[in-house]
Amino acid sequence: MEKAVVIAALVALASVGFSSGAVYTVGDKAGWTIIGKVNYTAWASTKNFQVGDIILFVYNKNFHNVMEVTKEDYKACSNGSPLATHTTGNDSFTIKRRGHHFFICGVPGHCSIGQKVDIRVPKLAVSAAPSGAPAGAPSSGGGGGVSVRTPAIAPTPSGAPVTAASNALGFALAVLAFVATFGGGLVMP
Ligand SMILES: [Cu+2]
Repeated sequence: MEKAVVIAALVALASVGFSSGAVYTVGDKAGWTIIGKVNYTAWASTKNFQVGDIILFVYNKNFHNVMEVTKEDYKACSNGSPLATHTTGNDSFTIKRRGHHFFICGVPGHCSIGQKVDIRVPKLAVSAAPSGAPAGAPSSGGGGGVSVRTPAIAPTPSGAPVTAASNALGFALAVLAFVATFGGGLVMP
């Protein structure tokens, strides 16, 4: 009985750990667009972005694109010297460092009417626990063929990258130790 509880806790914690690579679809259901004048600044301000999260741009590639740009080009809506350009209509960007990540649509006129977003991971983010990610990772807003890179739950036998897995496992084991130490008295009838 107690063992079952512990296993359930382990599974729950492991999944929390894995979800630390949360996937955020820019604009949520609206996607990356100029229709409806989505306020991407407001959208981003409600998110708690972390290193390792995935930012997904879903859009009609016939009308839009995604350019990662400098702060200056972000402010000026300049598409002349992007750091990177994406054009598939379903582009994901993994946050690799803290700070700002500036994106605009490079189609003339779009950025200036609001198709721009500043993805910011606070430099001094409070990360007390490895599982600092928001619990409910937003679902990618439909749009079949969305290829979200989600870490596999079961590490494959050979040479798979398991950094996230080991982090999650380490955390889960630490909590397990805690549960074993203190939880036993509570669970015991
Ligand atoms: Cu556009």
